[in-house]
Amino acid sequence: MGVLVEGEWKDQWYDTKSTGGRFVRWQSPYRHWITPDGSPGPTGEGGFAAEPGRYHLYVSYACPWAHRTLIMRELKGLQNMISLSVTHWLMAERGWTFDPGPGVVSDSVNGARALYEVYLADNPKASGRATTPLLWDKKQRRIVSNESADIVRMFNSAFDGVGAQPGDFYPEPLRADIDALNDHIYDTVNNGVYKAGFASTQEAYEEAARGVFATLDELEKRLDKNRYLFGDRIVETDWRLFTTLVRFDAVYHGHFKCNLRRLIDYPNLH
Ligand SMILES: N[C@@H](CCC(=O)N[C@@H](CS)C(=O)NCC(=O)O)C(=O)O
Repeated sequence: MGVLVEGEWKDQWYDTKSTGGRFVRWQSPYRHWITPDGSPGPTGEGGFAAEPGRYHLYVSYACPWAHRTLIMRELKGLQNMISLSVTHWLMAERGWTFDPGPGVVSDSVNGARALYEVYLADNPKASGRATTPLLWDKKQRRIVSNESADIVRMFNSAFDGVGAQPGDFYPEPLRADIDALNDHIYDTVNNGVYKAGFASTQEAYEEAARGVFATLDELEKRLDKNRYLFGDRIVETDWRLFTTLVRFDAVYHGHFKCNLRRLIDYPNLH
């Protein structure tokens, strides 16, 4: 685990001292959008038009945020339009690497041996965390985005005019409700498990762990009568929840100490 400081890689763990033991997630600084015609999206600059073969996605299979983008790439049939690199499962002193290992797909675009080198290919003086997922523009040789929520949305619709499979996981009439439930699930479940796992005081840990289970209890009830969170239609919120739930008993219950209950104890969520 490490961080880039003005182009130099420094091996260091998250500092939670300044935040009362609380883990505060680094906000993604790369927030451009691929759009059908290259016009600017909700944030960042324009110039990223949807073209098959132009973009490359970097993921780690361990990462629930990257997992969302992989799912949307599959659901929308973008596998042949958006190429892929997969890091080694272990994140150690050099962060995510492309060292040989099971499932690793090396970097055919930038030839990076560690993911932070891709951040440096965008800007040799880059500062910040070298996180996955990371979406790269081969044409302009720069980063489009490293925010999974945005990447999921781009994949959902930007490529519809150039051969993506049909399917809309962010339907217009539900958008406000989807946004609100996404925020709640992000804060208390997707990021909630990290806040519990990385807390360095008892108080911060308890606050986060209890929040995780309060929301799981709520969602369990919500799914009493519905197959999916918004009825019988699956939307991005279900997939965003899924990537945390699928890791819950294997990872978060033990490793992140979210252990009041297991996922298997929730019949509807399980
Ligand atoms: N907000 C980002 C978070 C991504 C993220 O934190 N990824 C983790 C892996 S699960 C990572 O790469 N961490 C490396 C680090 O923080 O140095 C997103 O949703 O895309």
